[in-house]
Amino acid sequence: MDTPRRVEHQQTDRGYVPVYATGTVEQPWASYSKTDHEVWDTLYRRQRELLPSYACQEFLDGVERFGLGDGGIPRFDDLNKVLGKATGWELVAVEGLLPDEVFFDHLANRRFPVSWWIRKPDQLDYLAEPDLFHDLFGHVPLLLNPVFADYMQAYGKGGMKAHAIGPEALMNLTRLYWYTVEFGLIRTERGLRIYGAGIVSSKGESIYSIDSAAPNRLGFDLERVMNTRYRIDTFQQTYFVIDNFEQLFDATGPDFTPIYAKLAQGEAVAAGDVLPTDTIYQRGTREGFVSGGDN
Ligand code: HBI
Ligand code: FE
Repeated sequence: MDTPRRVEHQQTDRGYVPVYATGTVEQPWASYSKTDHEVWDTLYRRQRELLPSYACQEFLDGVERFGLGDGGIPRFDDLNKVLGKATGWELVAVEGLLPDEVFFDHLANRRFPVSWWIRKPDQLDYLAEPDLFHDLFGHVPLLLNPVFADYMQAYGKGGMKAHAIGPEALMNLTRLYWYTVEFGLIRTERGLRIYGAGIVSSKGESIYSIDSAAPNRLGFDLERVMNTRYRIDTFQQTYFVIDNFEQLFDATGPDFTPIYAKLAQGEAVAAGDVLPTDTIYQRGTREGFVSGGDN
């Protein structure tokens, strides 16, 4: 990216940090405490032990190539040397969630925003906002995969367009991100595996998404996904399964404008529903499902 212009220092919840015009900061690596590094090591070890039989090989390969388990919180500068050479992506440090259009602009320019701060030891299993472990361990390994890396950029470009069209189009596109980048499953020779960042960064949902009989596991279909509400407060009721990353990238080739117009005419599908037109890998037992409150 262009050298960011440092606009000012700002007092934030997490201390005094330089803020750039792009909403990015410098990763304040020296300010991480011993506890912060221990939280990273604990979460890393837990997922690294679990994921060989749950995550897709592309994800596992990425974790190894970055050396995410070398001990302590990684330095973004080190990761960027590997990432830049591999796919031309760059990690930028941020305080947290960015306005949609700022987030999309980063992705469209192959910059991935990563929250620089890490959760506290009493939040290992759940926290409401994305932290360093979710953003870095969850999202970044697959940015080494050229096809997935291109999909993320295409999503960013699509986001800028959807933002200009209006809130309903943006909701349709956000559901695509949710059911792929965050909670996607992929078919492999070893059975269904995880590629979604929201799953691989969570021990509980890693196990649930693959082993539980409760949720539906349905074949990926672009329009179906864009029309399906999702839950932010529980494990997902439905996971969508892709055949490969090419399928994902190819789906984002056509202009979404006619799809947005069509979906605006009808009703969205509830998070846990199965339709007659679905490709069903597993029809969930719905055990433990709560109804209502999905987006
Ligand atoms: N900002 N830093 C950050 N990370 C995200 O994942 C993110 C965001 N802003 C908006 C957003 N995600 C989503 O709501 C978009 O996919 C629409
Ligand atoms: Fe995420």
